[in-house]
Amino acid sequence: MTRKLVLLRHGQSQWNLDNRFTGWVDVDITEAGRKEAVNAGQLMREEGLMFDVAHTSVLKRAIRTNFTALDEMDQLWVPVCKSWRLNERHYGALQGLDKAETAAKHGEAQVKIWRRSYDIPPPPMADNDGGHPKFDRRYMKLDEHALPATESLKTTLERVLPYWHDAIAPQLKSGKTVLVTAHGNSLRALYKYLNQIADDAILEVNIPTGIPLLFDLHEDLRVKSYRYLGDAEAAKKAAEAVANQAKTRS
Ligand code: DG2
Repeated sequence: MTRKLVLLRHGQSQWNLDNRFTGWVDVDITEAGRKEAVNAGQLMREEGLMFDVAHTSVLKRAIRTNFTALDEMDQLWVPVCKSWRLNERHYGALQGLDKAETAAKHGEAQVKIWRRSYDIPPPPMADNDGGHPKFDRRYMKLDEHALPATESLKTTLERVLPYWHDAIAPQLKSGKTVLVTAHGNSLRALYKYLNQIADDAILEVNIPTGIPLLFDLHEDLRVKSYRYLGDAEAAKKAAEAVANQAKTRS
């Protein structure tokens, strides 16, 4: 029997709109982002998806998108688990900076390495920075050493995977249909893992906001097929637009 998993990046956030690196900063979605979440819910409803459980990060752009999409499907009753392990990749000292200005300063090639390489993290956030996760109440129960001051996609995957193995995979194996509403890079990490993408090939993978990515999985969770719901061409264009966010403004 096929197992169904949907990966959904949150709708446009205020800092997606402003073109700023966000990472673990808890920025909300815009009105356009809310509409994307409604549209995602419509697409999943039209697909006939009946979720048994949903998972989000502890960041409000994912939480609100998850709520809004489930609301649109009239499946607001579905249990939701929130985990910091699904948070966006920590963007270190880049958090808050304008992506195009950062490319103008450091070069587009360097910024592409920080944004898309597998194992090169951006420069770390200072240990005494007030935005460091150790000062945030939601992370205080966690081991301080587990809390990042920057993350590569590799280290993001390393903290996402225990949650996949402990929480999500057992639910899928038991036949549950699962929604994971998270972020561009925490979902790229899962995408890489599920599709066994090579380290250098993940550089070209971009995940657009608010478009559900439906996976059909075998019973052992190997991928049978996957596709964006709705207009495939629109999803492709939206992914290209994400890739171009760190081009210098001409
Ligand atoms: C974006 C992704 O994360 O940025 O942290 O700026 O998915 O939470 O909006 P999200 C951020 P890029 O890696 O695409 O630059």
